[in-house]
Amino acid sequence: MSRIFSGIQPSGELHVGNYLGAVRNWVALQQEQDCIFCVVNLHAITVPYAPDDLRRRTREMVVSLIAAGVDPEVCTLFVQSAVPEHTELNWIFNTVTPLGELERQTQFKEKASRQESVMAGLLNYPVLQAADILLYRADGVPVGEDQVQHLELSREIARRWNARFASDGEPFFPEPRALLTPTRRIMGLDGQAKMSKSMGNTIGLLEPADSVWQKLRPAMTDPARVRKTDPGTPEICNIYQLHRAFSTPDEVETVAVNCRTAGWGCIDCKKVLHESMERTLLPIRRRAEEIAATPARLDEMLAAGAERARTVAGATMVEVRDRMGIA
Ligand code: AQP
Repeated sequence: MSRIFSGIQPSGELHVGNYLGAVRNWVALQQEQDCIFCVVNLHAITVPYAPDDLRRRTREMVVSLIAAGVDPEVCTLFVQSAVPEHTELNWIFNTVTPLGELERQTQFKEKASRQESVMAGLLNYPVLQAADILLYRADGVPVGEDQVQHLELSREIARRWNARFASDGEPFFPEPRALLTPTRRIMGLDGQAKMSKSMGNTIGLLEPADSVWQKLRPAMTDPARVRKTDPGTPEICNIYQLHRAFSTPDEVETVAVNCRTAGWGCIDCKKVLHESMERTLLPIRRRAEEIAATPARLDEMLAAGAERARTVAGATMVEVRDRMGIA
């Protein structure tokens, strides 16, 4: 059984991009592998935020994940700050991470360009991510495509630490692999950039049906389709990408034919998508309501998850400290 680790920031609501790119894969993997999943609240403080919002969003993220099918009885689910070993290993990895590698990270450059002043935490974000993964000596990391570069850095950090402190036998830290899905990059509703919590171009996994429709209706489609009578190209349409994720194969085929022949306008196509999304999203919304109604049960599940995680994390750190002469 492989060890799988992945995390998600409570920087906003869980959206369809997170779900299709990563979380749906978490749900599938938890049945077969030893899975550890984490709400990474310490990553979320690398950009400006309000403490009360973060507290609420962390909780809502846990509820959304469980509603989406992450089962705390089957996998280990916890909040990052409940396991202090993450920050200890983060500091240790800072000492084997070249500054130039951090400055080259696309996500850093993109997020830094949106800040007035850039804090060191944003630069060191991928080092904490490497610590998250390697603390559990995980070898598989189900993520979306945007995280592949960070994963490459985690591999580099594992190699560098192993070369210095575990050169005498088996590498202590495995080099973790990204586990990608066919829906590894979901575009935002503006069709301009990836769907992203901080870009305001998302559909939330728990959004009510009418709100989903209000967002789908004006969403970008094939840019070359100006009039209803223009034939479209489904492969370059954002809405078609969502059809492939949510609609049945027959529906996807019907959509493609009607787009290419201009049999349907974009609104007709979006109505079908709205219905197919609702088939997936309605049960998730219902489960979220049930879970949120029993907060004490949620606290128990998170405490049990953190305890399991600390057992593994603690054992890793005993070995790390010993090999580094800081025991
Ligand atoms: N648009 C996307 N398509 C596919 N996968 C995606 N992921 C994020 N956006 C897409 C994947 O979701 C997981 C959790 O992401 P995260 O919250 O930890 O960080 P992120 O990638 O930075 O997500 P956001 O939504 O863009 O958040 P902000 O705006 O706060 O940075 C990851 O596996 C990610 O790949």
